Amino acid sequence: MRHTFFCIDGHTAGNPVRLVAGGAPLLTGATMEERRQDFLARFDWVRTGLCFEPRGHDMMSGGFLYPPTRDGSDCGILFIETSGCLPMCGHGTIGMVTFGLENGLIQPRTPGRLRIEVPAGIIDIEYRTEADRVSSVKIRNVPAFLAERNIRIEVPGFGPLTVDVSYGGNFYAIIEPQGAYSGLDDMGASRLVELSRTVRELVRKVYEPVHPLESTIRGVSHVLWTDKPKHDGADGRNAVFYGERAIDRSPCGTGTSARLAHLFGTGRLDVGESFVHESYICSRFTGRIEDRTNVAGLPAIIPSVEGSAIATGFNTIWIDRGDAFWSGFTVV
Ligand code: PYC
Repeated sequence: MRHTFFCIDGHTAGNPVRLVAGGAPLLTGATMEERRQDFLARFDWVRTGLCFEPRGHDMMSGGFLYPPTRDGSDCGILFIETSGCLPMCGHGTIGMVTFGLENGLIQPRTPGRLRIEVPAGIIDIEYRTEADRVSSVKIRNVPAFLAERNIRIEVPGFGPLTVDVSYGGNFYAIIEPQGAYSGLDDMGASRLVELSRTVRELVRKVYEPVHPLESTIRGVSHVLWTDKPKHDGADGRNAVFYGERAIDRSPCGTGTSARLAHLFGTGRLDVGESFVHESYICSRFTGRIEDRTNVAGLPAIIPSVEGSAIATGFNTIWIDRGDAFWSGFTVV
C-alpha cells in the first residue's frame, strides 16, 4: 500500500524540478508520446501524488528517465507537473539532465552530448561540466512555429487583448504590452495568475491549435506575457502561466522557444540570432534561432535554449494509500 519514490529535487533558474530516480511505473508504448498516453491512462495518481499538495505545490514539476525506444538515443523523458504530462518541458529537461548526469543516472555515449526522446519528439543536448558539476545545458528543441495571429478577446474587468499563439513544445497564448497591459511589474504575480486563467479560457473558446504531425498535442496550455528586459544584457522578460496557479520562476524553455518562433514569424528575429530571456524573477535562459525548417509545410524554426540547474537534495517520498490525501489535492 505504500509506494516509494526516490527523488532528486532541485531547480532550474528558480523553478522546481523533481527528478524521480526510483519508482517509475513500467509503461507500454513504442514512442515517448505513446508512453505518455499510457501513463495518463493508468498512473496519473503518481503525478498528482508527487506534484500536488501535500507532497508538492502549484509550481511543482519534474519527470522520469526511461530507456530510449530507438537506437541512437541516450534516454527518454516523461514530464510530470501540476497541469499534466507536458509534451516537452525546457526547464525540466535542463534540471533532469543536470541531476541525471551528476548522479550517474544518464551515461552519455558521447561526452558533452545527448540525444533524448520526449513526447514532443527528439531533442539534442550539449552540456558543459566544471569539476563534478554540470554547469550548463543547451537544448536543441523540437521545431517551433507561429500557429495563429491576432486572436481578439474581451477580458471582463480588464479590456480587449490581441493574442498570438505559438508552439515551442507546448502551445502558448502570447500577449505583448497593449491597452490595459502595460508591463509585468504594473500587474504583479497574483493579478497575472488571475487574468491568465481567464485569457486561456477565452482563447480556448475560439481557437484550438493542433500539432500538424501529432494530433494528441493540442490546445493552448500556457499563457506568456512579454515585457522589455529589466537588466543589461537581456533582450526581453516574460511571465509564463501554467497549471491553475503557477507563474514559471524560470524563463520557461518551451515558452522561450515559442517566443523565438513568434519573433521569427513576425519578422523581428532571424536565423543565427540570440535572445536572452529574463523570467519573472529575472533569472535567465539564452535562446537562439538555430535554423529554419517547416512542420507539415508551415514555416518553423529550430530553437535552442541554454540554462543551468542546481540540485537541492535527495527526497524519498511515500504515497501511502492509507493517507486520505494519497493522490494529492489542489486548492484553486
Ligand atoms: O520550461 O518549458 C518549460 C516549462 C513549461 C512549464 C513550466 N516550464
